[in-house]
Amino acid sequence: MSRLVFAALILFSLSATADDVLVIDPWVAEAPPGARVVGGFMTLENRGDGDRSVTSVSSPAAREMQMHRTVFSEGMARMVPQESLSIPAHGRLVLEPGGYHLMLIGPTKPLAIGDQVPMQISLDDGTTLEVSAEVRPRPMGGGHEHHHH
Ligand SMILES: [Cu+2]
Repeated sequence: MSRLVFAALILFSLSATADDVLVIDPWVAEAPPGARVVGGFMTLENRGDGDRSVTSVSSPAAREMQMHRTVFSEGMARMVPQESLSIPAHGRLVLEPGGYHLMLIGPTKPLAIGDQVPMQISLDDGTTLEVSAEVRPRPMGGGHEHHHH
């Protein structure tokens, strides 16, 4: 069974009310011991007629989770915290390295490739999506350089 199908099945089985928004292919970058932040990525598909937004995210695998957007200016990548993330009606929000993404701050333990990371994604309609994200190798570049002072 593909990861995509598996993620979709989890959603269908858990949520009768949040059926308008699907989480596709969620993953988290590996966190070696001592890592302070790691990125979380996925595609959110809104099959409903109303615009939705992500209002908060959390995970037991991190002290805190934030929503970020990586912005490039003057050759530098910079991450800007976002209050919410929009998922337009009949549209998609792609969370990917170098763009919008989730940030796990202060991993509570190292995350090895292949581990599963549970996370909760809350939407503005009051529903919460339960997601299990697979740990994969860190993306090239990463876009998180500014955290290393
Ligand atoms: Cu970030």
